[in-house]
Amino acid sequence: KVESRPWVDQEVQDDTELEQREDEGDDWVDRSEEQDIPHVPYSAMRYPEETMVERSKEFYRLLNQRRTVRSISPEPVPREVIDNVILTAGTAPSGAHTEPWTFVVVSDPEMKHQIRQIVEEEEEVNYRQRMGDKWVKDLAKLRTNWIKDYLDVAPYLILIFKQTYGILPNNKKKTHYYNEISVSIASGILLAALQNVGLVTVTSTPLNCGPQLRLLLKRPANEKLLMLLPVGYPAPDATVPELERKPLEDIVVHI
Ligand code: IYR
Repeated sequence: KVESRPWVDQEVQDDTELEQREDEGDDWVDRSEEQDIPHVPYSAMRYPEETMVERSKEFYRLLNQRRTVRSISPEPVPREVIDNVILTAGTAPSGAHTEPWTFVVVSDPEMKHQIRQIVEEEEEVNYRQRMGDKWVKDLAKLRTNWIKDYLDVAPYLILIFKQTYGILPNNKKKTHYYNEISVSIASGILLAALQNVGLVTVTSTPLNCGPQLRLLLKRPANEKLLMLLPVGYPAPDATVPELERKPLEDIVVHI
C-alpha cells in the first residue's frame, strides 16, 4: 500500500506507524469545515541577562539530577500532583495543534498487576530472543532484566499513547501531523515536571506489549503505546548506575 504522509520524514518512519492501517477508512475531515480563530497579542517574561544566566543554571542543576530509578517506593503520591504534571506535559507543541496524546494513569492494583504480567511475559521473550546478544550485552551495565517489580509497586503507572489520527464527534478522521514527535516532546516535558516535584520514573518502552496493553486499557485503535512510566518516590534503598553525561563540547557544534 502506498504511503502518502509527506510530514513523516523517510528516515524517521518506523514500523509502529505502518501497522494496523487497514482499520482506517477514507472518511477524513474536510479542513474547510474548521473555523478561523482570532490571533491575540503575545507577551513573554523578559529577564535581565544575569537573571537569565542564573535561571538557566538553576534549571540545568535540577534536570541534571534526574536519573532513571528502577526501585520505586509504594508510598502514595497526591493525585493532584499527577494531574498537574500531565497538564504540564499537555503544554507541548504539536503538529497543527492537534494535541495527539492520551495519558492513561493506572493506580488500581489489580490493573497494575495485569500490566505487569503482560510486560514481563513479553520482556522475557525480548531478552531471551528478540533483542539478541549484542543488545543484551549493551544493557548489562544497567542491570536490567524482564522482572519489573515497579509495575506492581509504583503508586501510578502513566501509559502514554500517541493518537495516530483523531476522531471527531461526527466520526470523521483528522490528520495528526508529526504525532510521534509531538508526543515524544510531551513525554520529555512530563519527565521534567516529575523531576521538578521530586518524583522518579523509568522511561520504559515495552517492546511488543503495545497492542495487548491497548486492549487491556480499552483504548481505541488509533492510539499506539509510546511509553510506560512507573511514577513514585524513589525507594529508600534505590541505587543507580554511576553514569556520566557528555560534556558540552561533545554535544554542541557552534557554526
Ligand atoms: N525494554 C527492556 C530493555 C531495555 C532497553 C533499553 I535501549 C534500555 O535502555 C533499558 C532496558 C527493559 O525495560 O528492561
